[in-house]
Order: sequence, then structure tokens, then C-alpha cells
Amino acid sequence: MGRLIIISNRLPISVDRVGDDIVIRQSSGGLVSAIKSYFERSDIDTSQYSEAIWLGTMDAAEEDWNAANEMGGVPSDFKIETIFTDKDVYDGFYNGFANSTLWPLFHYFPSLVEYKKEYFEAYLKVNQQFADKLVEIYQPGDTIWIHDYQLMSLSKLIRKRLPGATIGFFLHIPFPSYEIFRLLPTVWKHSILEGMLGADLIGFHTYDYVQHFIQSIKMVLKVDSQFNTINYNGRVIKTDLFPIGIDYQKFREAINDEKTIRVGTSLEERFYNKKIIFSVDRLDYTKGVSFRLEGYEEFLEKHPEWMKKVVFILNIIPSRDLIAAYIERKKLIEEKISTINGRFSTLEWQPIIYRYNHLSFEELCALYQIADVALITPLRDGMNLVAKEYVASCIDKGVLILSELTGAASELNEAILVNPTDCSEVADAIQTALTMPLMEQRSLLSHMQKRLKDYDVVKWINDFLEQLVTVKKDQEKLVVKVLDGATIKEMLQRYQSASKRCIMLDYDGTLAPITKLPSMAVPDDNLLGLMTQLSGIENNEIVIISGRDADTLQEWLGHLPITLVAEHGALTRFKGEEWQQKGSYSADWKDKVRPLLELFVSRCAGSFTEEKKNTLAWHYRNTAPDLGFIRSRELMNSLQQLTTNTPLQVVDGNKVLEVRMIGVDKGATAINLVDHFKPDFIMCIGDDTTDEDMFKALNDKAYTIKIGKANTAAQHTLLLQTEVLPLLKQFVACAKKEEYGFSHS
Ligand code: GDG
Repeated sequence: MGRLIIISNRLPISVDRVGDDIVIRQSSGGLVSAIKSYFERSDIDTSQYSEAIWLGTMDAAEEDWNAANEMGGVPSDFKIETIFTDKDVYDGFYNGFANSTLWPLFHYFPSLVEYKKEYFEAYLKVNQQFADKLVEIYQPGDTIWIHDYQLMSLSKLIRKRLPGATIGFFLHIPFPSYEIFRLLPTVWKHSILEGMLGADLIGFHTYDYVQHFIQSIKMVLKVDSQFNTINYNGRVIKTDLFPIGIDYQKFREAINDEKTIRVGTSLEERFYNKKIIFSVDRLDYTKGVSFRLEGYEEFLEKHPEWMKKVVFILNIIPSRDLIAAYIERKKLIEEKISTINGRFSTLEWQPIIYRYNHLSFEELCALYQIADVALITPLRDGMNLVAKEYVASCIDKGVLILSELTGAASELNEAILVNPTDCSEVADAIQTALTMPLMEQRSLLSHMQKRLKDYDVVKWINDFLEQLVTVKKDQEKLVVKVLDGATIKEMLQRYQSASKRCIMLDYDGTLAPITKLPSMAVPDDNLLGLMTQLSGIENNEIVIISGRDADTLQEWLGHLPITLVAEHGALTRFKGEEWQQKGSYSADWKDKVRPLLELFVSRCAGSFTEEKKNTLAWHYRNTAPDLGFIRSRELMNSLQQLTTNTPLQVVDGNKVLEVRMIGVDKGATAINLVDHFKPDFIMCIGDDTTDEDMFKALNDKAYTIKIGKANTAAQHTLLLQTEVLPLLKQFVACAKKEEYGFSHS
């Protein structure tokens, strides 16, 4: 049984020296409380892990940490492993690259981003320090779960030293759209994405963040994905959404907690007969507090009837106050609060109660419970747990006003969703919330509460860790798939004892390497010689099954005693016979599709069309990769619209889009060939997505082999195209041995 190692920049505890005393504090925050609940709750089965370890940086001096341990004051839910960093390096890492480069960029504040080489270097240094420590404590069988934007390079650094390790990575903040991400200098972009791809499972809060990430790895690293599966450096990696939940039960239990009730009652007495609007945020320009205040100001202007009847309790939690942008933000917020309070207050009432301090858990819960409205309006937020905690805490009233730019908005769509920069919309939302009938409030709350209860933090953790196990299993399957000596031996024996053999081979990317232009992939003497030998063996039927047009196949391979299949099965030439067309199709459709492909040729330099008898293709292998990929997605969309309700299909191949008739594919063709030849040994080899049809159709009848590292339906893989001819040569050699009376051993 392995251990679970959680890695985050901050540890769940902090150690401070106050005079001669050492004070140990448990830190709050989403991640800490999530993981803590997971191990604390008795109703959760954590028995798959023998121990939980938390690795993070320690603010305190090493001797203070040692003293805290000796005092026995460190909580025992986790074993804590610490890293002590050089102060200047940590500053460049944390205040620098993490919070002055990645944080503003990933939250769509490009103008606040600092591009300093020394910050990036410090970031890599601290990530390296984490990797060194992890390698020191690692034991085979451990599961490593890395958290957040401070440690985006870490997975790769660990993978380098521990190639087989199980590594999950979760990003708690948004992953921005590629247009924003690409602002980073090239080396940084590569380093961050390659760093993340060191993990086996990469998690995000929302579908959009997953898509943005996939788009970025495509554009920057030219790495392809199939849905959520990425093939990178021979490894299968999964990326998916795991919207973080809250400890729902804890917030419901707080409703009956005595201390919380006491705090709540005294607040209700203080604000008797007034509606309470509430917000709590860390000090951060992403939280949209200035816009929120302007929205509240506009509400007071528009609705003077609420004077003295409403109060806005605004809590700001101190954060990152060593960074200039944060100091500036605090000043702006406080000026705005003074202006509003100065403008609207009376001697006995003030519209905003402002606090710049931490709240105890009981104070926080009491405020959640008594607030009539929660006004949560970040300009960007990965998720926003406060919104979820508020909904969970509401008893029989409560309205959530939530920014549509938070991750939480995709789950809490019964909230009043607002654009946080639109002050009039915010003002109107406040009015709607304050006047919403109680029945409606309760009905909306109950929908959201059900969802939060069903997908709580425990479900989130279980989901992530279970997926991680699945990815590891998938990887093992793929390793098993690589064609090994024993399987080749078995294939050769079956081949020798068969009375009729059929070998189906794709051409481009299988028999011949992919070239810059299709016309350059002319077969060389080596290939032609091998095909001659293989087809010359008694009882062998060799089929070249290609997407190419019949004329080219005829010109290059027509003289060989083999069967040729062109355009994925639209045309077939059996050995020694004439070409036959499958079915009789009108080619009228081409006139409708061709202009669209030509339009995309003019919009994408380097792309070209290929016209075959039954297929139209648009190739983009020679285009600038970014542009080619973008245009291919656009063209794919347009083609799909154009071909809806027609007998045409659009096939997304390897750097090519093809349009052809439905029912003409290598799978159906392969089955026809098997019916025709009736072989008792079949092997088929291919590299392209179009070959997958053939693998699927023949899997229970044949040895199916895929070239390359992509996910496949084939039973076996060969990693390189250059391995194909040597493999085929073994079939020639074993036939020769047979001829001279050797038996294969
Ligand atoms: C990241 C992402 C994402 C806050 N003030 C007090 C206090 N809190 C607790 C809240 C809540 C947590 O801290 C803050 O939640 P956030 O959602 O804002 O999360 P962060 O940890 O800041 O940030 C964010 C999150 O990760 C999780 O993935 O949602 O988008 O930026 O749990 O209750 N708790 C107490 N006193 C306070 O004054 N006791």
C-alpha cells in the first residue's frame, strides 16, 4: 500500500516565533480545509493509502520548526515535510514569478504582468528544490498530487528522476485562453507546459480551462490530443475537469454550533431590521472590489428607499501586501469606501462596514448564515469557494449574486449571474436580490445545495485520485502493446502454419515515411524489392490499402503482383486485374465542397487541396503549425455544416481533412478483402486515424499493428515507421528457412 504525498507551496500549518515562544497555527484556505476534511472524516475510506504526507515550504527558521516538532505541537493528521528556501530566491519565486507574472496573466490582467528573467530563474530553482526533496522522501508505490500555479514545473522535474512515478497535478486558478497564455516568452511557455506534462493527470476546475490548456499545448508544443487524452513523449496523459467542492457537511453542522449561533445572534441584534449584504475576499485586484463598490453606490443612488435599511459588510483578508499592485489596490478600495460612506451615511447609519482582517471560522459561518445577499463579483476566479460556502450555509433565506467570470458560475447557475464590470447590472441585481420573494429564494437555494452536497470536496478528491489510478492502468496497457520479441515469434509461427495469408499495409507513414509533399513519397528500391519478395511467397496475398488515388498507386506499385486499394476502399485492383469502383457515385458533391477548400487554401499559406476520384482532401502539413491547426478547426466546422444530412463524411486525418462518401472506409474494405481471400493468417499495419477503422474491423481476426505512440484500437504498436520494413523482412526470412528445411525456433 503506497502513501499519498500532497505537494503545495504553503503547508497547512505555520510556525511563528513570538518573543521566546513558538506559536503553531493551522492555516485556513480552500485546499487545506479540503484535504484535511478528507482525512479527518470518519465516513471516508482512506485505507488505500498507508500514510498522508504534506510537502511544502516553511516560512519559519529551521530551528523554530525543529523546536515546534519537539514541543509536539504539530498536528498529526499528516506527516509534514518541509523545504527551507533562501529568502531572496523565495521572494523571486513567490512574489515574483508566481504572483507578479503567472497570477495576473492567468487572471487576464496582462498589463500587470512582470517579465523578469530573474523571477523565472527563482521559480525554477524553488521547483527544483521541491523535486529534490520529493526524490529524497519518495518510496515506490507513492501517489504524488501537486497543487497549483506555484509548482507548474515540478511534475517534469520529478518525472526526470522517477520515470515511473504516479503524479497528478491540479491547477486551482484559471488556465487562460491561448491568446493570453502566448504572451509569455517562448522559453517560459515551453517550460510551463512541458512541466505540467510531466504529470499523468492534469486537472482543472472547468471545461473551458481544459480546452484552453489543450489548445496551448497544441500551439506551443505541437502536441496532439484525442478528446482529453494527450500522447506526449510516449506517455498517455489525461486532462479533465474536476470542479472543486466544499465540505458541505461542515457548513451545515455549523448551523447548530453554539459559538456560531452566539456570533450570529449578536450581529442580527446589531443590524436589527436591516438587510445584510456580505462579501469576503482576499485583498486582490482579481476580486473586483472597486467595481463592486461602484455597483453598490449606484444601487444606493437609484434606490434611496433602502437608506438606513441595508448594510454592506465588506471583509477583506490581508494578502500579498508586499507586492506593489496589492498595496495600490488596498488604497483604492479604502478611498472608495470612504467616499461612499461619506456621501450616504447619516449620524446613526453607515452603508458599508469595512474590515481588513481575518475572520474566525465561527464569525465567517455566522455571517454566511445571517446575510440576506452575498455579493461575490470577482473579475476572474478559478472557482470561488466563498460562493459555494455561502449557499451551503443558508438556512431559509439568502440570494447569491455571482460574477459570471468565476469557475463557480458554471455550477451555480441559479445564482443571479452578473458581469462584474457592469455597475448598473450589479446595482439592479442587488435590487432584485433584496426584493426576491422568500419562496423563490428557498427554491433556488435548494437546487444549488443539492448539487453542492452531491459533489462535495470528498467526491472531488476521490474523483481525481481514482482517475489517476485509471490513467496509470491505461499507460500500462500501452506499454504492454509495444510489439515485443515473443509476439513476433508467435506471429511468425502462425504465419508459417497458415495455408493462406493476407498482409494489409497502409502506405504513407507505414511503408514509406511521411514527406513534405505527397508526391515525394515514391517507393525506393528497398521497399519495392521487399514487396516483390513478400508477394512472391506462395499463399501470400499482399494488399496495399491507402487513401491515395488509384493513378499514383498504379504508377508506383502497379507492376507488383499485389492487390491495391485506393481512396480508402473506393477503388480496388486485385492482383492481375483491372481497377474496380465500389458502387457508382455521382461526383456532383465535389463542386459544392471544392470552393470551400479552395477558400481555405487562400486563407492558409502552405495548404493545398488534393482531388481524387471519390475524395477531396485539404492538406495542411506544410503550413505554419499554429495557423494550419486553427484553420483546420474552422474548416472542419464549415465542412460539417455543409455535409449535414448528406451521404458525405468529413475525416480528420493526420494533418489532412478529407471529405468522402459514408461507408467507404478501410474497415469495410478490409472485411471485404477477408471475405474475398479467406485467409487463416491476417496481419494489418497502419499509422493514420483512418487505419483505426481497419483495426476495429479486424481486431478479432488479425494481428493489428499501429505505428506511433497515439492511442489506438490496434492490439500492438511499433513506435517508429522505420521498424516496419525490418519486421516484414522477418516474414520473408522465415519463408526462406521453410524453403531450405529450417523450422522457426
Ligand atoms: C484558489 C483559487 C479556488 C477566506 N477568508 C477567511 C476564510 N476564508 C476561506 C474561505 C474559503 C477560502 O478561504 C477561500 O476560497 P477561494 O475560493 O477564494 O480560494 P483560494 O484558496 O484563495 O484560491 C480559487 C480555490 O483555490 C480552490 O480551488 O476557488 O479560485 O484562486 O474556503 O472560507 N476562512 C476563515 N477566515 C477568513 O477570514 N476562517
